[in-house]
Amino acid sequence: MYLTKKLQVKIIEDIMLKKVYEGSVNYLQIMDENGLIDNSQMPNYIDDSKIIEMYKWMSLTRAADSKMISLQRQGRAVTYGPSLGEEATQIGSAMAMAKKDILVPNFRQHGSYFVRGLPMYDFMLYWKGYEDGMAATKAINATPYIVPVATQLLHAVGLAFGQKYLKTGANVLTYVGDGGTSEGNFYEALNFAGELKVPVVFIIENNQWAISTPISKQTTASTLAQKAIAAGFQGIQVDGNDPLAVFKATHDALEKAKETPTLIEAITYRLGFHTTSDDPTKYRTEAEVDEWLKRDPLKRVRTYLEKKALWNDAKQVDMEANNSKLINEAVEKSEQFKLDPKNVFEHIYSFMPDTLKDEENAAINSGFWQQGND
Ligand SMILES: Cc1ncc(C[n+]2csc(CCOP(=O)(O)OP(=O)(O)O)c2C)c(N)n1
Ligand SMILES: [Mg+2]
Repeated sequence: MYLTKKLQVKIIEDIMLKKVYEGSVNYLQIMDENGLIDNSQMPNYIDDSKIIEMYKWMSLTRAADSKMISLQRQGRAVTYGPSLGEEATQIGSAMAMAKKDILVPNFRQHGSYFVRGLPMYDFMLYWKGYEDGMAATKAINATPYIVPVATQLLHAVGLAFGQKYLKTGANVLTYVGDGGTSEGNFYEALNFAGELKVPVVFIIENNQWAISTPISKQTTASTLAQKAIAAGFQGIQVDGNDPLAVFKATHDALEKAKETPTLIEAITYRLGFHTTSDDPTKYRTEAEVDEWLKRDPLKRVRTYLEKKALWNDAKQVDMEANNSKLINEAVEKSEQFKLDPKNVFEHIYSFMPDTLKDEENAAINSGFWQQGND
């Protein structure tokens, strides 16, 4: 049978499956591991003073981390999950937030808390095991540390819905680990966020490991950022050891948060152990860690600043002394803290329900807790 060319094309079109969607994920890096800047990506809202500020926050976070590990080893602090190596992801993102925005971290974003204004004393207090340390989060528009993996994401979406409903103009920034992206809560949160169009920015702090599970066993998806596509909004992958890239991606995502959520996958690396209860030498090689040490966020920013004569050894010594002083004073003060058993019952509800009041009275009357005795 003879068919005209036109008819042939039509038949082919009809029998072929039509592509109904195609997505893509971009990758952003501004400062590479040698401290070199890609000017084509550099936004005008990042200048050298901001980069110095980033460096200082990252350094303070690393110093506090290291102190906390040593306190834990001496039995003066509880189990602690360090942020070693992940400082750029935390500092770059938190610095992009406006004061009224709300921070919803998990258990590892110590740097984000510092940028938001959590006093060092409260940080020390919390990791000594006192809930009171988290009472300060209210004043800095943050929720307390959250350990049940990925549950914070739904809290974040709920909070963002509240901001939209009450027209506060605030956005919500929340974090999850790479392991957390395998939880149902992660998908539920993304779906709600996309459907409700709430002002939330999700950051996946992809540190390559979920305790001893590597990212290669977590998913066969080639990026975690692409998981946003199914929820109807954009995902972007950034170099999570580049605070400038993280800052830019977060800044831009917050700018458009009133119209759409964004998922940012920050590629970073957990240089230390999962927590002080973990021994990573049992499941990963030293060669892998050495590879990532080359991409250390602090090292690259210091290299950049020194090349521009904006930093030197004297400034470094000065900064380290100031950090130590701040940290040591906070440790000392936190060790003077006297537990009031009543505190255990506070900070749970905005008002105290009768049932909780009864429990509080029973606990106090039982004498089980001695006032001021920790
Ligand atoms: C719901 C739940 N399951 C298991 C745990 C135990 N747990 C704590 S952290 C963690 C791994 C989290 O890995 P990831 O999300 O990558 O975050 P990272 O610790 O690497 O920052 C697990 C399984 C938990 N806290 N909550
Ligand atoms: Mg992880």
